[in-house]
Amino acid sequence: MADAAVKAPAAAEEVQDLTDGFHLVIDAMKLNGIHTIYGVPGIPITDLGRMAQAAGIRVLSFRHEQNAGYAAAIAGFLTKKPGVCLTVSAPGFLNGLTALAHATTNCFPMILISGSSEREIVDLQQGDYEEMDQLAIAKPLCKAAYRVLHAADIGIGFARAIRAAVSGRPGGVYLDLPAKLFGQVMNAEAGRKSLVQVIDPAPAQIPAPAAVKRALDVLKGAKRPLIILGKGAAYAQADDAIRTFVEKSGVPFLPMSMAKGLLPDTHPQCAGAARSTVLKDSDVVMMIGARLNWLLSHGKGRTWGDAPKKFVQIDIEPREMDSNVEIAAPVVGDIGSCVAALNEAMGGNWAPPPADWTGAVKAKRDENVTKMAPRLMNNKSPMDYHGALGALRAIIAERPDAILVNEGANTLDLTRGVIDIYQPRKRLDVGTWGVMGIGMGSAIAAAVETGKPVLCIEGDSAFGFSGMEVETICRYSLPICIVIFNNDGIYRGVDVNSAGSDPATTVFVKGARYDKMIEAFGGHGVNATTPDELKRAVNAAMDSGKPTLINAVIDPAAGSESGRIGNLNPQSALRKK
Ligand code: OXT
Ligand code: ADP
Ligand code: MG
Repeated sequence: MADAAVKAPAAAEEVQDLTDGFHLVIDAMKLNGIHTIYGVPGIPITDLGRMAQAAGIRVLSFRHEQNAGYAAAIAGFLTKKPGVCLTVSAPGFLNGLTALAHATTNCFPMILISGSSEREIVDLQQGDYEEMDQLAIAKPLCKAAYRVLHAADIGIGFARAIRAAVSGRPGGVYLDLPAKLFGQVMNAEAGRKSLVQVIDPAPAQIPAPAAVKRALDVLKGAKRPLIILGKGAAYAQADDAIRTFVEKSGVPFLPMSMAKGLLPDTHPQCAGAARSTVLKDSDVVMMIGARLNWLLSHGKGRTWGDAPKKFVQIDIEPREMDSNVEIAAPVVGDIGSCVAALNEAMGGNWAPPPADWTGAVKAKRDENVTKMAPRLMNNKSPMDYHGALGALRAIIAERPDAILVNEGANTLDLTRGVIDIYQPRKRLDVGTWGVMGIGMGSAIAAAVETGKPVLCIEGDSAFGFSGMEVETICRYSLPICIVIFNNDGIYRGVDVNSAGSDPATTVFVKGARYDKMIEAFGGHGVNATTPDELKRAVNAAMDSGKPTLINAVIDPAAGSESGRIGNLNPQSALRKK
């Protein structure tokens, strides 16, 4: 704390070492291993950012808080520590709030810290600068929300926020720091003592042995078992134990989007390319860190057929069990501990699933892969999605440690299917809400937190939600290559307004040159019209590590409405008649 202490002006008798709210906030973060802040400066937190930077914390300034928030959210996913987003009051806070809610929905640990106005004025609604009761607004949208009013409570405030974010089911936490707090002065030694180093912030949660046995009994009785790996399994960083379990069991596995790469998509047990078949025909499904939400038809519905299935679910959140269908074998605990316990209890001689099942899954997978192969090799200009992705797929195969960020509709769904991922936590995307706008924030955090090269594959609409952050990428010289699948619009670029006045609601300026945007900030821009050009440009960008934006010209007629989830669009009753 010595470096943070300030000498009070020499009084007559005594000179006291003092500290203040600014320094205590910084010290609390450093003490707890928080070394990066994503945010946007302004009243009342500008000086906090400056001082944090001076104290050795990396402070990344964004152009919009929502993008800083998405960066913090994905930093939490990648590191298992809370990602921190720092904003100003009311409008900045609200801009960050979408990302905080997104983090909570996705079970990512994040702390949104916002400066706020004078409590006395806010509570009497007397019209302070950026007046808003931020704590009340944040509460229903995150896992926990706290306000610190006294400098002496900063240590406890941070401890509560950190523990709430990472323990149990991870999530978003709001921490309200009123402007007055930062300038509050207190004795430096008392301040140092008030700080809390959070010990074991996410304690292991060991599953009950009976629950582990029950799960293995259900799995053993299966004729057509399936393991579904979700992003909770990727978050858990229990990669070796999970791989051992899956391989020892011999059961086909289906990775959810952000769990791709936990085991390589090319693994012989991977059923990603036989998704519909395994979801429909399996009789026992073991979920590891995945929820039976809309992405899995709630465990019912179209793809799941009529035959009753048994579910085994491994999750840290007990209330997740039976949320959609009956769970025959709930295993509550952290995934690392649960999978270790399963491995232990399985012993050395685990009988593999019946060969007719694994054979059928393999046959379906091979059939789909074979069907897709020629489409990936087409060299059309303008490109279709498969032609462009065929070029990019090889790049990730050659650079398996690169991180792939992906958003859009067709751009998202087709990239997920085409591009194999080989290592854990290398695919970052729209998550549980299917939210557009995570792209640049995720890319920046991925580069900053891992130091690895990042390839972003973005729909032209998706990119627009966070596109201004290309300046941020250039300013920090981050090794990020953005490829925009430019099909002139949302889903397709060919819609026509039947009234004939304004453009149709889903189309953009035709032939836009997004590559020009990055050139304004000193980055490298390329216009690619064929898969060969695209491949060359991306390889050069990944080799150089320089900020690059490639405008990939995609046939405006190539996509379909809402990508693979067009079935979720409500139909007009009148149109049906
Ligand atoms: O098994 P079958 O035979 O069925 O085949 C499957 C696999 O087995 C097979 N497959 C393979 N075959 C061969 N080889 C390989 N390697 C292989 N791998 C798989 O392929 C099929 C399909 O596999 P998949 O994808 O795994 O399976 P499926 O059935 O599709 O999976 C179902 C889902 C639900 C799990 C999956 O589809 C999924 O995860 N979907 C997520 C969808 C999602 O979240 N979409 C984003 C939201 S869409 C919409 O809301 C958009 N908006 C509105 C908006 C949003 N979202 N947010 C905000 C803040 N504001 C507004 C907007 C504005 S999208 C959008 C912009 C769109 O325009 P863009 O320009 O950005 O993008 P373009 O569309 O490109 O123009
Ligand atoms: P996906 O979208 O990939 O299917 P979800 O976000 O729906 O994944 O599910 C993730 C699940 O993982 C959540 O239910 C969450 O409680 C759980 N989870 C997150 N971290 C852990 C962990 N360390 N141990 C156990 N479960 C976890
Ligand atoms: Mg598009």
